[in-house]
Parts: sequence; structure tokens; C-alpha cells
Amino acid sequence: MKVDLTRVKPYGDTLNDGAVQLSFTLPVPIGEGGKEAARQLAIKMGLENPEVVYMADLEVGFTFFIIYGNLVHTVDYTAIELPKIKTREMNFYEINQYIREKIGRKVTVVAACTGTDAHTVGIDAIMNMKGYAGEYGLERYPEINAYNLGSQVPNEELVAKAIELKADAILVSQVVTQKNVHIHNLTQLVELLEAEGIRDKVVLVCGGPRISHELAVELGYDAGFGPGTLAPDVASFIVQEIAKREGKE
Ligand code: B12
Repeated sequence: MKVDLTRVKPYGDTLNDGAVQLSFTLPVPIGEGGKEAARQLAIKMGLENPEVVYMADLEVGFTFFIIYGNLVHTVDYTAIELPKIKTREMNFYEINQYIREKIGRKVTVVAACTGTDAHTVGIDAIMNMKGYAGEYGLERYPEINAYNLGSQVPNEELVAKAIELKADAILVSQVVTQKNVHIHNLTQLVELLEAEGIRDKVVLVCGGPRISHELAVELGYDAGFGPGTLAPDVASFIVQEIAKREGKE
């Protein structure tokens, strides 16, 4: 079976049937009128033969819908170009050795989940001594001084700590993205670092379930990491970036 990568679309039973499942909530009461509104919206989104297979009353005039349908649109997969993190992947041992040999001093990393965001699990996965998914966190790396400030940390506090510790790298986690709060928080941090005159002196990295490298670069970060990131992915980037900046590659 030959897949045409210039015209890719979802499939369910047979290739290119466009089969998708879609769910959303409408601010209308449950009933035939709401069902028809959901169907018409699905057509406007590009679904052929949309079928409302489930609806649930969320009360106070809101209804949740699940729709099956066949998407008419395709994308050209071969034309997609995304900025990529260009670093050699190293493991725990290789990273510590790289720091000893190339950088010649301990690397200081300060991390936090900022703003009102209380989700600690993501940044802990990267930082915690115990590690995550079989990989030690940065606190375990003998050549890294790792400081995890926790969650709900104001950007001002993070910047002050980074200055106090003379941080080589700052790691920021943003999990909540409602009303684009992550964009505001991440942008404010860059502005504060620029105002303090230290933006270029630190390797600035952000991460979270809805963070991509592309978004991070757009916001003025050196790198962005999304779902499934492990500590060595980030550490590899940080140490190679430091070595590059210090001309020690
Ligand atoms: C656990 C959880 C909570 C716990 C958090 C406990 C804690 N100590 O962290 C509690 C119950 C407190 C909570 C509260 C809320 N939550 Co909550 N929560 C979750 C849940 C179920 C899991 C998140 C998690 O732990 N993931 C596991 C970690 C390992 O994954 P991760 O965060 O993606 O991290 C990885 C990568 O993204 C990356 N990464 C993350 N950060 C960083 C940083 C750097 C520097 C790097 C390199 C990498 C990196 O590496 C990590 C490891 O691979 C998610 C739903 C879900 N299934 O994801 C909702 C979810 C994140 N929560 C959500 C919401 C809305 C809330 C509340 C606002 C709910 C409410 N109305 O009160 C509050 C917010 C409180 C606040 N002020 O922030 C929404 C967010 C929606 C959005 N996009 O904005 C989600 C998606 C649920 C949903 N579907 O609605 N939540």
C-alpha cells in the first residue's frame, strides 16, 4: 500500500477514508436543535457525513457532543519544516563527563513552575533526584548544581534566585494554558531577564505539555520541550549550549 505523503489525512477503516472523532461543548440546551447545530458546525469544519453519536446534558444550558465524520482536508507532510533542537543526545554518564572535560566547572540550573501554575509533576520529572521513567533527574547529576524552586513561583523570584546563584541555565515549566496564561508568563520572564541584563548570560529553556520548540523560540527562549521529555534530553541541550557559548565545543 503506497501512502501519498503530499496528501495526508486521517483514517479509520481504510486508508484516506478521513475518519475522525470530534468532541466539543455548545452553550445550548440538550435536544434536537443542539444536535443539528453540532452537525452543521462539523460540516463547516470540513467533515463529510457527520453523525452525532453521543450528547450529554452538562446542565445550565450546555451540551457536550461526540461526532463521527470523514475529514475532506489533506496536508502536505513533505512540505513541513519545523525548527529542531540540534544537539547530540547523551546519557547521564556522558553528560557528567562532558561537563568535566569541556566546561570544567559545575553547571548551575535553577528551575520552577511559574506564575499561578501549581503543576509540579512535570518539572519534578526533570529535576528530582529519584528521576522519572527510568532516568535520574538533574539533582542526581554530580556535575550539576540543581535548584528546584517548586510551583507558583513569581517570575521576579525566579530571576532573583538565578542572579543570586549565578545560574547557567533557567528551566521554566508551564502546564496551564487557559487564556494563554503560559504565553504571558513566559514573555514576562524574558522581559525581566532582559531588564536585568542577563538574558544572554543564561541558557533559557521552557517546557510543558503544550510547549513546542517552535513556540519557545518564537517567545525568545533557547529551547522548548514537550510531552515525554526526559532529564538527559534537557541536560544534553544545556551543556552543549554552554560549551558552544564559551567556545569549548
Ligand atoms: C495532576 C494534575 C493536577 C494536580 C497537580 C498536582 C501537582 N502537584 O502537580 C492538581 C489537582 C493540583 C491540578 C490542579 C489544576 N489543574 Co490540573 N492536571 C493534572 C493532570 C491530571 C496531570 C498533569 C501531570 O502531572 N502530568 C504528568 C507530567 C509528567 O507531564 P507534563 O506536565 O506534561 O510534564 C512533562 C513534559 O511536558 C515536560 N515538561 C514539563 N515541564 C517542563 C519544564 C521543562 C523546563 C522541561 C525541559 C520539560 C518540561 O517534561 C515532563 C516529563 O516528560 C493534567 C491532565 C493530564 N492528564 O495531563 C491536568 C491539567 C494539566 N490540569 C488542568 C487544570 C485546568 C487544572 C486546574 C485549573 C483545575 C481547576 N479548575 O482548579 C487546577 C490548576 C491549579 C493551578 N493553580 O495551577 C488542565 C489544564 C488545561 C489547560 N491546558 O490549561 C489539565 C490538562 C486537565 C484538563 N484536561 O483539563 N491538576
